Amino acid sequence: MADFVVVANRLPVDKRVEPDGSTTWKRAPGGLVTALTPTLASHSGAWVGWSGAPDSSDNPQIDGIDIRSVPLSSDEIADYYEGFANSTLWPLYHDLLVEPVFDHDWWTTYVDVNKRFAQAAAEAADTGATVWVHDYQLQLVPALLRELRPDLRIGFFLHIPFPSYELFARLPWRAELLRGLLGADLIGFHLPGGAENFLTLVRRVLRLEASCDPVGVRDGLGTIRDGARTVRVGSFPISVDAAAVAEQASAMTERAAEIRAELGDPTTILLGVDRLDYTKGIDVRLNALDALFRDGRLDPASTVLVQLASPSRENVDSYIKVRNRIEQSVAHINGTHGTVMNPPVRYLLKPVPRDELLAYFLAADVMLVTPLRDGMNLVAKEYAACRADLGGALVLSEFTGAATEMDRAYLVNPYDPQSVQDVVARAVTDDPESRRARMSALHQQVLDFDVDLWSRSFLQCLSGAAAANEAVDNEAGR
Ligand code: GDG
Repeated sequence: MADFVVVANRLPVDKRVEPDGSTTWKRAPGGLVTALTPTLASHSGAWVGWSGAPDSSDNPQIDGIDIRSVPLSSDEIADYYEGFANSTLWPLYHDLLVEPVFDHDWWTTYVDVNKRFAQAAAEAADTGATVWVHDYQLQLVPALLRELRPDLRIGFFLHIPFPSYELFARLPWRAELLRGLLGADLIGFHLPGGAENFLTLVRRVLRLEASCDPVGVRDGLGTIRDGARTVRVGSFPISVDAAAVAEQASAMTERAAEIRAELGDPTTILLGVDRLDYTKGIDVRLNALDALFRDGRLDPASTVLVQLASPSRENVDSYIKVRNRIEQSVAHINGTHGTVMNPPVRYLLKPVPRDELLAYFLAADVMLVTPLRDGMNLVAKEYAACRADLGGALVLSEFTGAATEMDRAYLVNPYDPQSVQDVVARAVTDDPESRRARMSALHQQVLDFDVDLWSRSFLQCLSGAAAANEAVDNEAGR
């Protein structure tokens, strides 16, 4: 039995089928695993999640973590994951960048799958254990789990934006989702704005008493009274393991120089690194580049944009559409502004190994992070962490969570094409002194506010919030 349990849609492991047909498991690289490794290592830890493949129920032990796999059938993947999570909640929480679909059968499957995750967590957790539930796929788990196991300390963290009343209230299941979250002792968002939206919704939809005191972990917490229980709400901006990223990157300087040479030694390397998602604004930066070449503000003979895109949610219609749009745009730019030997856009649709990614960060003169909406954006923070040399420049959309903290980046409004072109041109041509001063501030920011601070502050607040509820329960003899 574990005294610390993580519940997340995906397990922190990847399944590999070897040439001889046998299967092996590798630890999956990812922010959440890195963030929680120290806590998992110092506890008897368990991780409840889905393997990513249909009907898989293997439970590999990795690095001493007790893996508890929740198997999903192909139909459940279609309705719970591709359907309700990624075609209803994802677009609704990202400001309706595509139209969300409201389907009652998807909702039924979402409820069923959340019940199975809650059951698995209840089976993994020791008496009085701490359970940390993650993200929009599992918003019903806190209440379902509390019903099964009232003894547990339950925290919930949302990794994506939390929308305003006007957007969220469209959901036919708005009250059920809010109730699901309220099973937690502490509910965390990246930004105070998400926490404020949640408090407003709870007040207006559930008619509960919710105090909107200054929210934010650095300023205090919001509070919701739900019968005898008090649910705390706060903001905890996630980050990266900046010191480790800087150290890994420092070993990649030679490879970074090789990349520059392999690209034909251009004057300027621009870089984009994203999951291929319509929220990430990949087409925003491609359109800006096209205009900058067309207007003669950047020279396609000496400028290269490397766009690394990892395939994502490939069965979902809106993802197929954005991929087609991006690929058309890449072909248009290369066909119009390039030569056979020197296409200005180099586009890859597959994940690159972590070390190679860090080498690209070091090689890039300007990193383009232009989402239309993003909860935080760890790529921006990883780039700043890598640049201990104070080289490079970060163009960052104001519609990312990261922009709140990284205000020394070249901030840009991705909805204003002219502003994107101007800011990209400025980041390329600004004087070296001001580029260095900006990068110095950004690098220090990610070192000071790293992922360890994020997880420790969340868990500390959770422990306080749960202890207060336990004291009330004890007094009432529950
Ligand atoms: C969600 C929220 C929030 C990307 N391509 C490759 C690769 N990556 C890595 C990056 C980074 C991660 O994937 C992407 O993280 P983001 O934060 O940018 O974006 P989401 O996947 O949308 O994450 C987001 C986050 O949750 C955490 O709360 O910030 O707002 O949407 O670490 O480096 N890694 C490798 N090869 C690739 O090709 N190895």
